[in-house]
Amino acid sequence: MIVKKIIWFDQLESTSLYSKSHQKELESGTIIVSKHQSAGYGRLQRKWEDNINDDLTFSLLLKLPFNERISLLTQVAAASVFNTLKALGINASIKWPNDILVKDRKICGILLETILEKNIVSVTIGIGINVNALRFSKKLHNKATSMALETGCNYEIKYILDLVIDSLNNCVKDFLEKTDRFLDVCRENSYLIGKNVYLNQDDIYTVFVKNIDELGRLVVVVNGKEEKYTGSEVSLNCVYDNKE
Ligand code: BT5
Repeated sequence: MIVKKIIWFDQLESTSLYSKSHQKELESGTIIVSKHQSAGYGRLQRKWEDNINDDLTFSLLLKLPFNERISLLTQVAAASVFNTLKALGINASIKWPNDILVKDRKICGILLETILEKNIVSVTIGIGINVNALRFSKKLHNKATSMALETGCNYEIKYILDLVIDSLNNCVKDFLEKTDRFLDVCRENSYLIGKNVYLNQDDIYTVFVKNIDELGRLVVVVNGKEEKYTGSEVSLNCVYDNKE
């Protein structure tokens, strides 16, 4: 079993912040869940919004020997959430590197953060899933959706957490055994593969997305040449369908 312990809070600033600041005393495989985050965040300190008691926000702390595959844990988490939604009849797609979408709207965001100490990496995998939210802020109004909005059902948060944990246990085991089935899930259900997208890096330019490689990097074609992009500095700010 990968997940060994679950700690529940009514409110925290951020489950990921808690995981990082307590990583020394927490054992690997600890999940920190909060019914509400007062300062949930995404990449580049962007705000992660949640509705008190209605959504699932949690972080999983793992301590692993450092290796170049660690960043694949974003794909591990994405495949775990995708599989959970699928089991509940919700058809999602995975937008590399860290978003789960349903019909172009974001239902889940994932954030991987690492602290390296003496060759051991403490990895905090933060996952936010919109579960029962029926309304979003003005900013997210056209961009977000929830499980409840997609199915008309109301879910028990703990039940959804248990399902995601089952799925995480399977996918992290795959990752540790280098059986990268989770990567196939990300490829087969990718929102980007086979599309031309704009990459916003210094300048905005178009690339064709070909694949996700064995280290979780985006394989793109730029001016006929294949290149590999790593996650965090790249923002994909516009996507349109156009097969190469
Ligand atoms: C992410 O960042 O999508 C990663 C979010 C990770 C949140 C989890 S919750 C548990 C743990 N504790 C934390 O404090 N964080 C993690 P990014 O790709 O940067 O996307 C952020 C953007 O998503 C924001 O700028 C909004 O546009 C949008 N957003 C914010 N809240 C949202 C929500 N509930 N649903 C859909 N989109 C949202």
